[in-house]
Amino acid sequence: MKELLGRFNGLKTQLVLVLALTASVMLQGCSTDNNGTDAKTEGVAENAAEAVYVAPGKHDELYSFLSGGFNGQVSVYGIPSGRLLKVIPVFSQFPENGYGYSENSRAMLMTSHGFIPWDDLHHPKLSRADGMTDGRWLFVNGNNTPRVARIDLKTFETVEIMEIPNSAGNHCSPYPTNNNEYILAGTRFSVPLNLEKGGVGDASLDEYKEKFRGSISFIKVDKENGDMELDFQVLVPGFDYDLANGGKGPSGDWVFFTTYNSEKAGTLKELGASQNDRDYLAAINWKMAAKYAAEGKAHEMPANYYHNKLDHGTHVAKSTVKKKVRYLLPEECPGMMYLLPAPKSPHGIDVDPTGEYMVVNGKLASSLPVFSFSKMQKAINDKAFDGEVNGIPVFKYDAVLYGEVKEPGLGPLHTEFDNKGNGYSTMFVSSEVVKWNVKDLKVLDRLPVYYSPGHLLIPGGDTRDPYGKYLVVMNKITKDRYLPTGPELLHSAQLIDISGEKMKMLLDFPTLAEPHYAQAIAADKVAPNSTKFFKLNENKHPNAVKSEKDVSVTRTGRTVNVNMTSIRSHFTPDNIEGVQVGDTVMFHVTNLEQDWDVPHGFAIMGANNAETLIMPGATQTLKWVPKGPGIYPFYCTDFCSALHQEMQGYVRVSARGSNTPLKFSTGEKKPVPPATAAVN
Ligand code: K7E
Ligand code: CUA
Repeated sequence: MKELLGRFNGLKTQLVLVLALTASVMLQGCSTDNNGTDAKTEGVAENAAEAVYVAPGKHDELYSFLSGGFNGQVSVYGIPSGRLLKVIPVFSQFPENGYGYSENSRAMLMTSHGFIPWDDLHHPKLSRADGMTDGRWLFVNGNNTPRVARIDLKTFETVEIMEIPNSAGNHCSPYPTNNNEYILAGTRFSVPLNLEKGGVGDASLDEYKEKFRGSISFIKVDKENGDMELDFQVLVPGFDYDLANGGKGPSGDWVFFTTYNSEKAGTLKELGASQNDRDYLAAINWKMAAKYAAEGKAHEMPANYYHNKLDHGTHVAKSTVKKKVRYLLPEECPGMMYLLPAPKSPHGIDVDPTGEYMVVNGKLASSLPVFSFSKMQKAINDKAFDGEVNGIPVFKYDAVLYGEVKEPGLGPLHTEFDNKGNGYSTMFVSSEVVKWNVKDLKVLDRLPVYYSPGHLLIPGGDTRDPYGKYLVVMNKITKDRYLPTGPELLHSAQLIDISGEKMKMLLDFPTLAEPHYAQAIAADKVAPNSTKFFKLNENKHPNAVKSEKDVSVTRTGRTVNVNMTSIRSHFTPDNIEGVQVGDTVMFHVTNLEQDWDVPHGFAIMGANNAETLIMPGATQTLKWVPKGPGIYPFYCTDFCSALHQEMQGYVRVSARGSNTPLKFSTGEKKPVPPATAAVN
């Protein structure tokens, strides 16, 4: 490191840090050959094996929800075992169960840009009650094509995705207030907004400074069913907005956003956005914003954004296109928004459990500034301002600063808190987790992690009363940690015991794609509510078949609807004739099982989508357009019983215009017996 920094001598320090950030990748992880021999094991607890061992048949203590980054999914791991429990597809198609392929779910991925089967998912946030996680829903952001999604933790399914208008890079998102009054979602990129016509307008990139604006969306959440609705937006100065966090306790009415590029550079931001010594931490009083919006301060502009919801009864996703959005201008809403000067290009903002301290993680800064909420309140009263930006007052730095953690490490990115008054910050460049005391700002402990950590999580670490005990740090680089797998290696999470004075490394586990933020919650807040199966008598799908005697195959023009059933171990019908080349065949498969953990799969040769996996009691629709005449087998893909391999059938496809009559059957064309008991 010294040598590298030496080579940068003579360059501006900020540039050195920028280069160090980039170069850190080269500096680490070269400690072994590539034969899978051990890498560094510093800091591993003596009782590590015992501490993470969850005996066969036993359950983990916590669920953790890790973002999948560029895989567009959420991965659920048990803590402390690090066992993968579930992959929840959100923004990405998932062939394993047909999400995003099946006719039920395709609408979930609709946007104003058309069907988008992918996004970059960074921040899972659990729903709240009284400032504590309540285990009902998980909100996540789509970074690339701005979207916020909601996962229902009864079913571990994505049930809602809402596009965010007037945004371009939904990164500081989604941040629930203490009772989910609002989910806040800020744009990373500022863009020229066309207030007359709506949406992003056409402007020269040379006009960045004058024309570009950011937006922060206020999404309302229905208390009973969690449904989201975009209430209004605040159009903010044209900076880049990076991360956000809600206040709690005394600061519960406030939300904080880090910004960078207060220079408003439109190109080569790597340098252009690092000129100013200070950028800002934006503070918005969400309650006051809501009041202004309710009291008629809001303007309205045209918009065009999709809101997709999974219907509870039919299990079919439907899209609604919204055409308007309300917005507030901070310059017209005094007292609603302030700017705190923060060290240049800050990344994470984290508020401690008491709600008094706001920690800004300045990735290029040499110290960790901690702001005081009570000082901020006083500064508002005293008008301790140092100018303004777009009519938004900027505080004097010293009027709001509580203090700085000196020499915390290099490249601080994110902080979480335990329940004993300590903060834990990730240092990307020096590759460590640093524990420090929130009151006296003294560094208490450091633990090397492997390598280059981004986010970290402590269960409940962003709530009013953290669970403590564990910390999971998510690392960007894993070279030498696992057996090599070619040029691409998995990212890594590391589980750390934080119950004592010293942090102790317990476990490495590889993660799917790239985790950014993650959250965890005690298992007993989620597990008891888990849905075991869907009740058949509550299935409202229009093509649901509740009994084998009601199955049908009907033709309407060139569409053939097959209303069919699955139960261990056959489909009804399993013989279909009279389909013609080029027909659109819709297989609506109802799974008649009423028991836990008995899905059936359905797949047919030549289908251009995926299988569909049907949960007990649900109906799923798979679309298929046969391209040539012949016999096409279909079968169940999920090994559901001893006779699973027999769970199959045939479709006969005849030439276009042939006179093969449409018919269907199961068994010897005899009357079908009623559904029999399971064959196991
Ligand atoms: Cu730091 Cu997108 Cu939250 Cu990644 S972000 S690390
Ligand atoms: Cu049903 Cu295998």
